[in-house]
Amino acid sequence: QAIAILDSGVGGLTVVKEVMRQLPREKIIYFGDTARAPYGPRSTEEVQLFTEQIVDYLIQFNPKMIVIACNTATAAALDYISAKVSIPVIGVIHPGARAAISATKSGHVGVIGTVGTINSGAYTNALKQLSPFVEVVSQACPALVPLVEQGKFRSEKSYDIVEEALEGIKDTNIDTLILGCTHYPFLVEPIGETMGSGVKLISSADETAREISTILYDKGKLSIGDESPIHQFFCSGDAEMFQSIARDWLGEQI
Ligand code: DGN
Repeated sequence: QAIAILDSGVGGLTVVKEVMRQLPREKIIYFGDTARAPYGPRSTEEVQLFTEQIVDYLIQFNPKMIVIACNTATAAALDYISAKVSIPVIGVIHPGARAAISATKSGHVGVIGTVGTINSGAYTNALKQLSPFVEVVSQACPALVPLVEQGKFRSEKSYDIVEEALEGIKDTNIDTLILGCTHYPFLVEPIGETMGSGVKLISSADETAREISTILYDKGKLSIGDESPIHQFFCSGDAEMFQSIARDWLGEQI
């Protein structure tokens, strides 16, 4: 049985990479809704509908759990989807918040994400639930997802676009910044350069992979087969673009 992972596009591949590293025996079935990305500016109802459609598609493969590897869809649809299916469903916001709380020394945490994620307040709620005195500064960065979806995350231009997008958060007193969109680890170099070495960057991918491992262990469902499962990747848009970004990011043919 596979782990089903979904995103609005290629962003969830940052979670896929960590799952492959931490859980090399697990088979992954991935769906990226590249034809309808970005989800950031869409309404909650629309993101719920799209997420439900993808889950209905993935359920045919009889997965053992579902990972919503998209912050926007986690904020809009995690509870909605969890109530509909009988297998475990997890998102990326709680794992990201938990990693940030364990990393911050000053208690000043920044969050960047899509307009949908930031407006939902989901990170602020998750962070405050874990640690009521944490100070949260958040900033929507709508220019960043298109840069990644177009495969331009290694371009020189990406440094200028990232610097401009982080304008409002870069001179605050945060010591930890949550990359609250699964596309952003693709831009970790320009983001790190803009924020400077005093700010620790948190990607929810590591923590999400750890949570997957804990859930599967608790349910006695960790795979014990060989170390080279054949993964399957689906997307709704340009398959060649998806394949080339995935090959670059994962460092292997898909
Ligand atoms: N990867 C999705 C997220 O984490 O929010 C994002 C994006 C999008 O579709 N804009």
